[in-house]
Amino acid sequence: MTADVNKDRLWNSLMTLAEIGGTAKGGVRRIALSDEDKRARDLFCDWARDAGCDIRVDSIGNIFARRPGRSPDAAPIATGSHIDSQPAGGKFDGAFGVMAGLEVVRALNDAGIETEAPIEIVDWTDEEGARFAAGCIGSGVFSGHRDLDKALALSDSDGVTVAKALEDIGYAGPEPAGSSRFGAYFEAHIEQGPILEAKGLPVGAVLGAQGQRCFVMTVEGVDGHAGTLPMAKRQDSFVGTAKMTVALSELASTYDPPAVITVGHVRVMPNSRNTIPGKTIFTIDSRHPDAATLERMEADMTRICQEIADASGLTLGVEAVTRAEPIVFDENCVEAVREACRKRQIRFMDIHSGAGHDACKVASVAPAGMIFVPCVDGISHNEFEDARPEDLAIGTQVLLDSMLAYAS
Ligand code: HGY
Ligand code: MN
Ligand code: MN
Repeated sequence: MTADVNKDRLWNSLMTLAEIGGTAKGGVRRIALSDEDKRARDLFCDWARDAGCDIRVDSIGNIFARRPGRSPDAAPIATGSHIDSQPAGGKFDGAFGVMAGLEVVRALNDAGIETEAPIEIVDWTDEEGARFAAGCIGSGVFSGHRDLDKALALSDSDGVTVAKALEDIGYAGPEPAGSSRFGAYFEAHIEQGPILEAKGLPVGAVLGAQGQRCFVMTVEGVDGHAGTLPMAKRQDSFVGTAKMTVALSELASTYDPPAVITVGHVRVMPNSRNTIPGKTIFTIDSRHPDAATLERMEADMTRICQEIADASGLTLGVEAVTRAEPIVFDENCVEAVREACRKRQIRFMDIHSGAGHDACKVASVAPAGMIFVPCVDGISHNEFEDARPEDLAIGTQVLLDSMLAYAS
C-alpha cells in the first residue's frame, strides 16, 4: 500500500510559499514571528485544513496539523520542519520539510489511504535563531531542551520578547508545549552541503548530527572621540572583537577533525563613524561531531577571548545560548528510510548532518530520522539556495513511504 507524490503540486506549493518574504535575488526573508512568518503560517494552516487536517497550536507557537487515523488515540507519526528563514535565506531550508509533509497528506488523500495512526505535520517555531539568538526554540521547548518561560522571555535586538511576538501574530497557542508525543518523527530537508550532489545521489539517510555550542559575547571598553583620543589610550571594544574573531577562526583548525567556528552577528555600539565603540556584542556558533572536543572548545574559546580582553583593557561577558550534544538518530527510523529507497530502487547513502535541525531535538523524545535531498552546489543560508523538483519529489516519496511503514 502506498501513494504517489505529485512533483508539480509540491513544487508549486514551495514556490507559492516562497513568495511570502520573497527577495529580489530570489531568496526568502521570513524572520521568525515576523509578519511574513505569520502570513506563511496562515497559508500553511489553510492548506492543511483544505487537506482535511485539524490544526493545534502550542504555547511556544508550534503548529500541529493532524490527519486523523483509524486509531485516534495512537501516537501520531509526524513530520515537519520550519517555515522561518535566515535574514537572507533560501526557498528550501525548512520550507521543503513542511511542504513535503503537506504533500504526504495530499498524496495519501488522493490514494484514499487511511492510516492506523494519525499523521501530523509540524511547523516548529524559530528554528533558525536569527532573531532571538537561540535556535530551535519551538522544538527545543517541545522536547524539554529549553525551558518554556525562559524561551518566552528571549528578546530580539529591539527588546521584543518571544511571548510578545507570538501574541502579536496570534500564535500563542493553548496547548501546553511538549504535552503531545509522537510514535515516530521523520524530517525531510535539503542537505545544505555538497556531498549528495557531488556523488549524484538523490537521497541521504541521515545517521545523526554534530553538536553545537553557541554564545553571545559582550565586550566592553570606553566610548571616545575618534579624532582626539590617541590610539594607545583607547579601549576599543570592536578592535578587541575583531582580534577575538580572527583568533577563534584560527582555533577551529587546531582540532582533529577540525571544528567550525563562526562569528555571524555583531552589534557595535554606539555604531557611529566618529565614536570609538565602547561596547560590542557578537555571537559565536561553534560545532564539532565529538562531545569531549566541544567541551574543550568552549574552554579554549573563553580563555582566548578573555586573554585578548585583558590585554586590551576590555571586559568580557559570556552567555551560553545553545549547548546541543552530537546526536544519533533512531536506527529503526534510519533503516526505514533506507528500506523505502531500496523498495523503489532509489540510490542513497548514509550521511551525517553538519547543520542542526528540529529533528535533532525531537530525537530525545521520539524515534526520529531524517531524509536529505541535494541542493544545487551545496549552497544554503544564501538567497541563491536552489534544489531540483525531481530531487524534492524523490525525497518526499521516501518520506511518505517511511512514514507509512510506521503509521500502518
Ligand atoms: O544553523 C543550522 O544548522 C540550521 O540550519 N539552522
Ligand atoms: Mn533548516
Ligand atoms: Mn537553516
